[in-house]
Amino acid sequence: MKITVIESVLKANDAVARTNRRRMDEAKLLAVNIMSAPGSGKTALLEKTIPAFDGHLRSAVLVGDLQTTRDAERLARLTAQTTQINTGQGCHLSAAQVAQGLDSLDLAQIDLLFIENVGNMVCPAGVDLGEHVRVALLSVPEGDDKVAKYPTLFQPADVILLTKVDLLNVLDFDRGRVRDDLSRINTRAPLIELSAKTGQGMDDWLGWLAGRRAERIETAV
Ligand SMILES: Nc1nc2c(ncn2[C@@H]2O[C@H](COP(=O)(O)OP(=O)(O)O)[C@@H](O)[C@H]2O)c(=O)[nH]1
Ligand SMILES: [Mg+2]
Repeated sequence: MKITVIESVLKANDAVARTNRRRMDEAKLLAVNIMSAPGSGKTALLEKTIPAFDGHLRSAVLVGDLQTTRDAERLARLTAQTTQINTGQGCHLSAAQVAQGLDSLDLAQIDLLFIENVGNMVCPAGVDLGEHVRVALLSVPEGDDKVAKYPTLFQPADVILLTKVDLLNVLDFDRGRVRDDLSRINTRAPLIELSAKTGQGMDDWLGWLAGRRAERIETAV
Protein backbone atom coordinates (compact mmCIF):
# COMPACT_ATOMS: atom_id res chain seq x y z
CA MET A 1 0.00 0.00 0.00
CA LYS A 2 1.37 3.38 -0.97
CA ILE A 3 0.66 6.25 1.39
CA THR A 4 1.07 9.75 0.09
CA VAL A 5 2.04 12.42 2.64
CA ILE A 6 1.61 16.00 1.60
CA GLU A 7 3.87 18.54 3.27
CA SER A 8 3.32 21.14 0.62
CA VAL A 9 2.10 24.01 2.78
CA LEU A 10 5.31 24.50 4.75
CA LYS A 11 7.49 23.64 1.73
CA ALA A 12 5.70 26.28 -0.33
CA ASN A 13 6.15 28.75 2.53
CA ASP A 14 9.88 28.00 2.71
CA ALA A 15 10.30 28.62 -1.02
CA VAL A 16 8.70 32.07 -0.66
CA ALA A 17 10.80 32.73 2.46
CA ARG A 18 13.97 32.03 0.43
CA THR A 19 12.85 34.58 -2.16
CA ASN A 20 12.10 37.11 0.61
CA ARG A 21 15.56 36.56 2.08
CA ARG A 22 17.21 37.05 -1.30
CA ARG A 23 15.32 40.31 -1.86
CA MET A 24 16.27 41.57 1.60
CA ASP A 25 19.89 40.46 1.14
CA GLU A 26 20.07 42.38 -2.13
CA ALA A 27 18.72 45.46 -0.34
CA LYS A 28 21.39 44.95 2.39
CA LEU A 29 18.84 45.35 5.14
CA LEU A 30 18.56 43.37 8.36
CA ALA A 31 15.18 41.70 8.80
CA VAL A 32 14.15 41.10 12.41
CA ASN A 33 11.24 38.75 13.22
CA ILE A 34 9.79 39.67 16.64
CA MET A 35 7.69 37.00 18.32
CA SER A 36 5.87 36.69 21.64
CA ALA A 37 2.50 36.39 23.32
CA PRO A 38 0.04 39.24 22.82
CA GLY A 39 0.77 42.14 25.14
CA SER A 40 4.34 41.25 26.07
CA GLY A 41 5.62 44.56 24.70
CA LYS A 42 6.62 44.11 21.05
CA THR A 43 5.17 47.42 19.85
CA ALA A 44 6.35 49.29 22.96
CA LEU A 45 9.85 47.93 22.32
CA LEU A 46 9.75 49.20 18.73
CA GLU A 47 8.47 52.59 19.89
CA LYS A 48 11.70 52.95 21.86
CA THR A 49 14.03 51.16 19.43
CA ILE A 50 13.21 53.01 16.20
CA PRO A 51 13.85 56.57 17.48
CA ALA A 52 17.12 55.41 19.06
CA PHE A 53 18.50 54.77 15.54
CA ASP A 54 17.19 58.05 14.08
CA GLY A 55 19.73 59.72 11.80
CA HIS A 56 21.88 56.57 11.87
CA LEU A 57 19.82 53.62 10.59
CA ARG A 58 16.52 53.84 8.68
CA SER A 59 13.79 51.63 10.11
CA ALA A 60 10.64 50.23 8.53
CA VAL A 61 7.98 47.93 9.98
CA LEU A 62 5.70 45.14 8.81
CA VAL A 63 3.23 44.46 11.58
CA GLY A 64 0.89 41.49 11.74
CA ASP A 65 -2.38 41.39 13.65
CA LEU A 66 -5.65 39.54 13.09
CA GLN A 67 -7.57 42.84 12.86
CA THR A 68 -7.10 46.63 13.13
CA THR A 69 -4.33 49.04 12.18
CA ARG A 70 -3.67 50.09 15.79
CA ASP A 71 -0.04 48.99 15.97
CA ALA A 72 0.71 50.46 12.53
CA GLU A 73 -0.77 53.77 13.72
CA ARG A 74 1.58 53.72 16.74
CA LEU A 75 4.62 52.93 14.58
CA ALA A 76 3.89 54.98 11.44
CA ARG A 77 4.59 58.13 13.49
CA LEU A 78 8.17 56.94 13.91
CA THR A 79 9.02 55.52 10.49
CA ALA A 80 8.87 56.60 6.88
CA GLN A 81 7.49 53.17 5.97
CA THR A 82 5.08 51.01 8.00
CA THR A 83 2.67 48.42 6.63
CA GLN A 84 -0.02 46.61 8.60
CA ILE A 85 -0.80 43.04 7.56
CA ASN A 86 -4.19 41.76 8.78
CA THR A 87 -4.19 37.98 8.93
CA GLY A 88 -7.94 37.54 9.61
CA GLN A 89 -8.06 34.14 11.34
CA GLY A 90 -4.33 33.51 10.93
CA CYS A 91 -2.29 33.06 14.14
CA HIS A 92 1.05 33.91 12.48
CA LEU A 93 2.49 35.77 9.52
CA SER A 94 3.34 33.71 6.44
CA ALA A 95 6.18 34.23 3.98
CA ALA A 96 3.61 35.09 1.29
CA GLN A 97 2.14 37.85 3.45
CA VAL A 98 5.61 39.21 4.11
CA ALA A 99 6.32 39.09 0.35
CA GLN A 100 3.25 41.27 -0.20
CA GLY A 101 4.45 43.53 2.60
CA LEU A 102 7.86 43.83 0.91
CA ASP A 103 6.10 44.86 -2.31
CA SER A 104 4.59 47.80 -0.40
CA LEU A 105 7.99 49.08 0.79
CA ASP A 106 10.93 50.81 -0.87
CA LEU A 107 13.58 48.33 0.29
CA ALA A 108 16.47 50.49 -0.90
CA GLN A 109 15.52 53.04 1.78
CA ILE A 110 15.62 50.58 4.70
CA ASP A 111 18.47 49.48 6.98
CA LEU A 112 16.39 47.71 9.64
CA LEU A 113 13.14 45.95 8.79
CA PHE A 114 11.20 44.99 11.89
CA ILE A 115 8.55 42.33 11.40
CA GLU A 116 6.21 42.32 14.40
CA ASN A 117 4.58 38.91 14.19
CA VAL A 118 1.04 38.11 15.35
CA GLY A 119 0.94 37.80 19.14
CA ASN A 120 1.11 34.07 19.80
CA MET A 121 3.57 31.81 21.62
CA VAL A 122 3.11 28.76 19.41
CA CYS A 123 2.26 29.37 15.75
CA PRO A 124 4.81 31.97 14.53
CA ALA A 125 7.93 30.09 15.61
CA GLY A 126 7.67 27.30 13.03
CA VAL A 127 7.18 29.57 10.04
CA ASP A 128 10.17 30.99 8.17
CA LEU A 129 9.50 34.47 6.80
CA GLY A 130 12.96 34.96 5.30
CA GLU A 131 14.14 36.98 8.30
CA HIS A 132 17.80 37.20 9.29
CA VAL A 133 17.31 37.20 13.05
CA ARG A 134 14.62 35.99 15.43
CA VAL A 135 13.75 37.81 18.63
CA ALA A 136 11.60 36.15 21.32
CA LEU A 137 10.06 38.23 24.11
CA LEU A 138 8.90 37.03 27.52
CA SER A 139 7.32 39.64 29.76
CA VAL A 140 7.46 39.47 33.54
CA PRO A 141 3.63 39.39 34.00
CA GLU A 142 3.42 36.22 31.88
CA GLY A 143 5.23 34.23 34.56
CA ASP A 144 8.62 32.57 34.95
CA ASP A 145 7.42 29.14 33.76
CA LYS A 146 6.80 30.06 30.12
CA VAL A 147 10.19 29.13 28.69
CA ALA A 148 9.69 25.55 29.85
CA LYS A 149 6.05 25.49 28.72
CA TYR A 150 6.60 27.05 25.28
CA PRO A 151 10.11 25.92 24.27
CA THR A 152 9.42 26.10 20.55
CA LEU A 153 9.31 29.89 20.75
CA PHE A 154 12.59 30.24 22.63
CA GLN A 155 14.63 27.42 21.06
CA PRO A 156 15.23 29.03 17.63
CA ALA A 157 15.59 32.60 18.98
CA ASP A 158 18.83 34.53 18.35
CA VAL A 159 18.14 36.79 21.32
CA ILE A 160 15.65 36.55 24.15
CA LEU A 161 14.28 39.69 25.77
CA LEU A 162 12.84 39.56 29.27
CA THR A 163 10.57 42.61 29.09
CA LYS A 164 8.76 44.76 31.70
CA VAL A 165 11.46 44.18 34.31
CA ASP A 166 10.21 47.36 36.02
CA LEU A 167 7.42 45.08 37.32
CA LEU A 168 9.76 42.60 39.02
CA ASN A 169 9.25 44.28 42.39
CA VAL A 170 5.47 43.84 42.30
CA LEU A 171 5.23 40.31 40.87
CA ASP A 172 6.62 36.99 42.02
CA PHE A 173 8.97 36.16 39.19
CA ASP A 174 12.14 34.07 39.49
CA ARG A 175 14.72 35.15 36.90
CA GLY A 176 16.91 32.18 37.89
CA ARG A 177 14.16 29.82 36.78
CA VAL A 178 14.09 31.43 33.32
CA ARG A 179 17.89 31.19 32.96
CA ASP A 180 17.81 27.58 34.16
CA ASP A 181 15.11 26.60 31.66
CA LEU A 182 16.96 28.41 28.86
CA SER A 183 20.18 26.56 29.69
CA ARG A 184 18.40 23.35 28.65
CA ILE A 185 16.98 24.56 25.33
CA ASN A 186 19.01 27.51 24.03
CA THR A 187 22.52 28.38 25.23
CA ARG A 188 23.33 30.31 22.06
CA ALA A 189 21.03 33.33 22.47
CA PRO A 190 21.81 36.06 24.98
CA LEU A 191 19.08 36.93 27.49
CA ILE A 192 18.62 40.67 27.85
CA GLU A 193 16.50 42.04 30.67
CA LEU A 194 14.83 45.28 29.70
CA SER A 195 12.04 47.74 30.31
CA ALA A 196 10.63 49.90 27.53
CA LYS A 197 9.08 52.00 30.29
CA THR A 198 12.23 52.89 32.24
CA GLY A 199 14.81 52.29 29.50
CA GLN A 200 16.68 49.71 31.59
CA GLY A 201 18.58 47.28 29.36
CA MET A 202 17.79 49.19 26.17
CA ASP A 203 21.47 49.91 25.46
CA ASP A 204 22.27 46.18 25.54
CA TRP A 205 19.43 45.46 23.09
CA LEU A 206 20.35 48.33 20.76
CA GLY A 207 23.99 47.23 20.82
CA TRP A 208 23.06 43.65 19.99
CA LEU A 209 20.91 44.83 17.08
CA ALA A 210 23.55 47.20 15.72
CA GLY A 211 26.05 44.32 15.88
CA ARG A 212 23.81 42.05 13.80
CA ARG A 213 23.27 44.85 11.28
CA ALA A 214 27.04 45.38 10.98
CA GLU A 215 27.58 41.64 10.41
CA ARG A 216 24.93 41.66 7.70
CA ILE A 217 26.64 44.49 5.84
CA GLU A 218 29.99 42.65 6.03
CA THR A 219 28.54 39.42 4.60
CA ALA A 220 26.58 41.28 1.92
CA VAL A 221 29.72 43.00 0.53
N1 LIG B 1 5.24 48.32 32.97
C1 LIG B 1 5.54 48.13 31.68
N2 LIG B 1 4.56 48.02 30.77
C2 LIG B 1 4.90 47.83 29.47
C3 LIG B 1 6.25 47.73 29.05
N3 LIG B 1 6.27 47.49 27.72
C4 LIG B 1 4.97 47.47 27.33
N4 LIG B 1 4.15 47.68 28.38
C5 LIG B 1 2.69 47.72 28.36
O1 LIG B 1 2.17 46.45 27.99
C6 LIG B 1 1.00 46.58 27.20
C7 LIG B 1 1.16 45.82 25.88
O2 LIG B 1 2.25 46.41 25.14
P1 LIG B 1 2.37 46.27 23.57
O3 LIG B 1 3.66 46.91 23.19
O4 LIG B 1 1.13 46.74 22.91
O5 LIG B 1 2.48 44.67 23.42
P2 LIG B 1 2.42 43.75 22.10
O6 LIG B 1 1.01 43.23 22.01
O7 LIG B 1 3.41 42.65 22.36
O8 LIG B 1 2.81 44.61 20.95
C8 LIG B 1 0.79 48.08 27.02
O9 LIG B 1 -0.16 48.50 27.97
C9 LIG B 1 2.15 48.67 27.29
O10 LIG B 1 2.09 49.98 27.80
C10 LIG B 1 7.28 47.86 30.04
O11 LIG B 1 8.48 47.80 29.78
N5 LIG B 1 6.86 48.05 31.33
MG1 LIG C 1 1.82 44.97 19.11
